[in-house]
Amino acid sequence: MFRFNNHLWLMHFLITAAVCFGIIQNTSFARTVEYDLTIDYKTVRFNAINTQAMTVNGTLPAPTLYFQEGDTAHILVTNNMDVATSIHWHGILLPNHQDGVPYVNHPPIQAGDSHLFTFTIKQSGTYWYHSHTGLQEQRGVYGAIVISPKQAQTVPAPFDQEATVVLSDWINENPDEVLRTLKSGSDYYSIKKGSQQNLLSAIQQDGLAYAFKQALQRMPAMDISDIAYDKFLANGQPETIISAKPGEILKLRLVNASTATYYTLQFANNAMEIIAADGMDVEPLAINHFLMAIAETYTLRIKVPAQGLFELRATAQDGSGYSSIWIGSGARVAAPDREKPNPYQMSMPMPKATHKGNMAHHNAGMHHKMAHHKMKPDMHENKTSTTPYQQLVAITSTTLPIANTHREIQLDLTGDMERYIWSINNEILSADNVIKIKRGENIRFVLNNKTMMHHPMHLHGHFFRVINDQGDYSPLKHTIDVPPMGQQIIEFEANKAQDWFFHCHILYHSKSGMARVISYAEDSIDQELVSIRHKLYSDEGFFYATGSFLSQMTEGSAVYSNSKNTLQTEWQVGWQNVPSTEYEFNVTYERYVNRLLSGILGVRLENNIERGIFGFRYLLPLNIESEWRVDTAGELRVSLGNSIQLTTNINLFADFEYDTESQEEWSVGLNYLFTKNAGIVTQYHSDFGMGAGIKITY
Ligand SMILES: [Cu+2]
Repeated sequence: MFRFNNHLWLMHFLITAAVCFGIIQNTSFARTVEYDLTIDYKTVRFNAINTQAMTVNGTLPAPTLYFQEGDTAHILVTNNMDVATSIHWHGILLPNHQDGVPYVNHPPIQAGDSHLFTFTIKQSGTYWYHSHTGLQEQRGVYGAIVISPKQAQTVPAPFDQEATVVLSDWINENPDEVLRTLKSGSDYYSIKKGSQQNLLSAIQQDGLAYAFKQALQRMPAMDISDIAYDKFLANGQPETIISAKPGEILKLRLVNASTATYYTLQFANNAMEIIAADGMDVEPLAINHFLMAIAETYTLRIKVPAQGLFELRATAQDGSGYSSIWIGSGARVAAPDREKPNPYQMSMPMPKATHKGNMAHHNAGMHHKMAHHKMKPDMHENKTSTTPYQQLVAITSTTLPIANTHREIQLDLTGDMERYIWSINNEILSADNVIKIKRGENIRFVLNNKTMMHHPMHLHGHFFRVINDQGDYSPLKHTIDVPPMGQQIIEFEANKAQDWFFHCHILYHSKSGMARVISYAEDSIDQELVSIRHKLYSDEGFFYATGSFLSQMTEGSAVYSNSKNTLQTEWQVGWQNVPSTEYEFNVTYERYVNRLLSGILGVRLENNIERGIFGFRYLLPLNIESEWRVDTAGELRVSLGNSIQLTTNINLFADFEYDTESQEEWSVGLNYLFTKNAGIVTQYHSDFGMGAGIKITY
């Protein structure tokens, strides 16, 4: 009896102690973590040029924010710049009005203002934050978020040290000017980095048949990346060093905060494991190299090799450069150089996502045996790298609450590469194409990429299942690459409120219209937001111009254009081989039906002629531009134009025109581009003869 009582007392004591310990622990977890973040201009110097960056607390990247699951975050963001700004917490699950997208979640943070974000941290892992205003992210407003789990994981992970590396791309040129240049159809960036497709390189790289076939299908030359960057950065420098001893186990958190660059990650001695993707733990995946999309995060487990400083290299997907993370100590051991991709072998459509239902993991025992599965040997070992999605296995089942029901929404990723208009289902972001969903639904997005570029699609406020070969254990992500002409299927439970942004995370694509608002149909947004929401949907116009000034003539055009409309002035004035100066001016309004067809309406002013004109422009196979028009005097005119890039700098162009009144007229010439804005031209014109001069592009 006595012994029994004694045991009872002991048990009581133990239970009380356990409960108290739990309370103390819980109390210690329920802490408030405060950060003051000030966004301001700062002069930085990459490539020997001073540039005005935008930084958070004076650093590029912004400081890493550390939290523990269960913390309450109080983050005061102060805008010291003279333009509005914002901060979005990428991948963080939080209340709608804390998500940071201006005009979607709350008004922008105006110049001189502060905004306090407060939310409870409900997850752990590697995340990041960045400006969601204009092109500010390109200027440096990005940083990492590291959240440690609430309690030690069931299987303790023996890490000797942890490091966080933010990858980014840097250009000295003003990002607004970058976007305007892309809109103007300039090949400048592909010329700058030597990736431009031309006749000579097609012959050299055995790509003539491919290039001809692409042109026949009216496909523009494909660029892996739109922009020629001056630097690729790892924690704000071309290289960063993580000192470690041989045999140590390193937990490396990687964030791709680039605005337009995917990277191939490859470690010098090949040994690395992916242990988390987009903040979510996955079954450890041993991998040789992999493609990291923009806005993704990966956590790697790396065993520091025997003596040496080993390179983990992040090579830009287009092969135009890299940044380095050196791990270890002692003599440097570089990662292998990666071959530049061949632009004439890019058309292979990626395999469509397969959904094998519950087949892959019908029992947990088998699931655990798969903890260390290796990637299949890569056929193009050093040429291509792909995302690891097919091999990612979630730690626990990720099936949605109400299994096997979903509403499918087809989203085609579309674009007009020539005019640099990026869209979804052929429409840029607007008030008319908000995607309505209902709480409680399972939503499945079928993402079909109809373009020749990768698009990293990011959904705010939700994690989605990536439908891959892993059945119930499909990984959860917040950002997914949809490869050129490829497909991805994602699904998520609609369990939030109000409006969330969904967009391509190539900054310049998102800004050009490849975005949507996902809206919970039953919820309304704040009055304050209602009055300013239209600013989210503005269809910005861009101005660009080109003019040739030659010994026998001058011609050119000035254009103001938004997604569907163009206002254009064209001129042609000649003074050689003609009795008196001949001039012609056309002012046209052009309305685009799609990327091939547009209608035109305008006026034509010529020596002694003033007429109205109307007709259409249509892109013919082989990328021949055609214009068909009649004027108010009943005269018909057909014009055809084409140009072929012969070498990186030399362009051959030809124009032919038949007019029922003035008969035919044609010209042919060569243009040698030597800077972004200037080239030398020599041209023969059927009316004005031979001449030479300069071509200016703005
Ligand atoms: Cu995109």
